[in-house]
Amino acid sequence: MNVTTLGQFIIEKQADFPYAKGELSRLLRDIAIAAKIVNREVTKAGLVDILGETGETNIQGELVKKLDVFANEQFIAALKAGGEVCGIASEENDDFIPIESEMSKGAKYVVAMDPLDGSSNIDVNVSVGTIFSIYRRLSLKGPATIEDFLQKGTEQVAAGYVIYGSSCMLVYTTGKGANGFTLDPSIGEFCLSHPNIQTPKNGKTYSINEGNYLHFPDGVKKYLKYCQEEDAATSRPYSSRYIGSGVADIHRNLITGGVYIYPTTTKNPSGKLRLLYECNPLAFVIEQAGGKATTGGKRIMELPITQLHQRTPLFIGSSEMVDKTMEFMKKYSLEKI
Ligand code: P6P
Repeated sequence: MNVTTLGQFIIEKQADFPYAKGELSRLLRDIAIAAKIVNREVTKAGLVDILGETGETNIQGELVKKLDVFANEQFIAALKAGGEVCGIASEENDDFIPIESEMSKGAKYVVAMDPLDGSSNIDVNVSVGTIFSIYRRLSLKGPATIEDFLQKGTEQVAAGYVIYGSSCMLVYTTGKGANGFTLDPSIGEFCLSHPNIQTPKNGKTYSINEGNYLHFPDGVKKYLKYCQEEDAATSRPYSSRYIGSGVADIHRNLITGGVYIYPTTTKNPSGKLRLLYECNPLAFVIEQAGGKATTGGKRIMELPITQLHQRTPLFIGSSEMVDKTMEFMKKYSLEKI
């Protein structure tokens, strides 16, 4: 059987970057190593005492689950050991982690990550994910500075996510297409399973937490009614699928077509998802697969970023469905988006 492992793929693709000396390749492999370790713990979370909460809350005010902490520690340890990054920003850490060690002397990159997205689902055996974004540092030497992280999504050199579900998949892009790798536990390798992913231009699925309906912008309310109308020519009504784990919803929509929306709500007047380590990396992958990611009006990857944990509304998925949401937002929602 002709299997291409992630390691082989990265080396093959290194030729895409004539000036690369392997640092980005090694960095991607460091991320894959941490993903395998986290997957091992996620798959047995029900058996060992890493369920439940630590009693702490993170900067988002969210209860921190033990697996959140474990995943954060694993990715930080793998990135530090790899020596390719001079700083890490994480959903779990209020401030970024500057890295200055013998190993990281000359490190060219910084990583921003959500180590375990959707963690409220851990105890009920629903898929969760890791999201990561890689930037070239702007500062010249020593540990990272805040400016290294406050770069627009268009400046990402690579981005991707890991989904810990019925199988463990790593999907990433370096700007030359989006490729998916499925972990083969029997050999402990991520193997190319979804080469050059192209997300359908249209789909029949919308993902949104309709519990917030009353507080949605009018454009979203009108779009949801559009999704629910009977119209055979446009395969409506669409199906509503919402897992509560963004990586799982967005991955399903990436493969089968669909749109995921987390708009502004009264509880989250700027949106809930974070620009740096959730929306920009997911936007990079989806755009490389032919999809779109906007605030309902503006392209996510062009948003200026001024804070590590900055939030934004997110409309992401099949290009024609995202376009349709923008039509409704333009027509019915006057607020700046
Ligand atoms: P709600 C998980 O916390 C997350 O960031 C996304 O992964 C998920 O889609 C969303 O928030 C769920 O939020 O408010 O619908 O429970």
